[in-house]
Amino acid sequence: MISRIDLRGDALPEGPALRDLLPRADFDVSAALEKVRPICEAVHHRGDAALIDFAEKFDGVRLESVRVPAQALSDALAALDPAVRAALEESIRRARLVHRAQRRTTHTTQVVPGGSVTEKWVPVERVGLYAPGGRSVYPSSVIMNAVPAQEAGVESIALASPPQAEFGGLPHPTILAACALLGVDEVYAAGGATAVAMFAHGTESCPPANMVTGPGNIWVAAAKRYFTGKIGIDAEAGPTEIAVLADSTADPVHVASDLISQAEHDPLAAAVLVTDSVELADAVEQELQPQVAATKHVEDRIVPALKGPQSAIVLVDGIEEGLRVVDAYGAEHLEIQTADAAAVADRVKNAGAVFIGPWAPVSLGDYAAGSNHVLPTGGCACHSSGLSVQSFLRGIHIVDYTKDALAEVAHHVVTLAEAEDLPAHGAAIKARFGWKVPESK
Ligand code: HSO
Ligand code: ZN
Repeated sequence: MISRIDLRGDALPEGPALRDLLPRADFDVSAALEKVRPICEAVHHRGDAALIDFAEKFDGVRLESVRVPAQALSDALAALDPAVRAALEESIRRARLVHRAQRRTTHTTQVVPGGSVTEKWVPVERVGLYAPGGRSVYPSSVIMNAVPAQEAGVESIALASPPQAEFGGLPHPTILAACALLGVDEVYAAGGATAVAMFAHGTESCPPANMVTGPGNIWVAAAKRYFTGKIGIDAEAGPTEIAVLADSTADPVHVASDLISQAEHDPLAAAVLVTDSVELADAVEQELQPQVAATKHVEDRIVPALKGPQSAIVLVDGIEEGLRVVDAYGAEHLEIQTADAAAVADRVKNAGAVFIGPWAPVSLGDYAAGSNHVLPTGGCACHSSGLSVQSFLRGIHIVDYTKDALAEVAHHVVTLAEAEDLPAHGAAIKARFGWKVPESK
């Protein structure tokens, strides 16, 4: 069901070489770029008409309008199962607590008397959120995108999700209900690359956005790459990943269920167990069989995900080596199931989110820990963070110097300008002091 990679005995190689030994899904966004280009161009040139044609082609439904009427949002909320509503509300409440604490405050540094730099945090003005349809209808992802944007103070938030033929061309009702709960009332029925293009260029019914965030398949990732530079993006989300660093104290039932929980997302999802205990590895492998047999998305997602080259049990000599392996891997989600798990977790350098001990499974983080579940995949955790309030803010430096403060540093500016062969830069200083460099004090 899952392959083994034995890294015991020999000394582990350093950084990139170690990374090459570890499993990873093949998710080639550049190959998809050429395919999304005509879609993006059509939406650019034909606006809503192109969105309507693509909805017919890809989603099998002819839309009357791309914008979802307000009534559809309130109807979806009214029809929502009360238990699902209560769970979504609690998820929103916890996410707000955590994300509100991420707000940045304006800070002024007095560099010299009379010279200061203030860093002011300004929210992105308009953001387009994307919520997938089809296999992954996740109202939880609407929460994870909308809450940080709202807590950052983004004024204009719109959401797009694919039209569903069975719901008369509206996005899935639980997506609409989640929007209603969050107060996101500008919603569009547009899917995949067409939705990203709609936000990037704007159409007759949808004003352009400054930024697009949200999960999606390879077409969404390719469209985000296509528009990078024109608009801001969060990340090109790849298939989900879980790594578990565990020793002999871990419960194989928990470890197996957590590996399966993320394999459930996608046949390309990755489940990686790193352990120094052969007994645990054997027990987890044994435990996978009955647990997989007892669940739902077995043949289409879980079995291919666990059997795929992106998943493995990695054997190491000890937890020290295990830490090096999980750092080289840089998992989207990393569980630490060892003795003294908090201390081990404290030493992790690369992970999207870390889950400590037996009572903090990834599923908790997916829905209701308060943490964000939009996290870096594909090893991007070594340079990027998950979605947060910070993702929707820009820090603007405000420079304020008096004449005396400028005079004090003028000679350094002129020297550097000359060293870079940019005399007009120096002249912009001298012009303020009778075309002379003020004497340095
Ligand atoms: N584990 C996914 C998010 C998700 N799980 C949505 C359930 N619903 C990526 O972090
Ligand atoms: Zn999940």
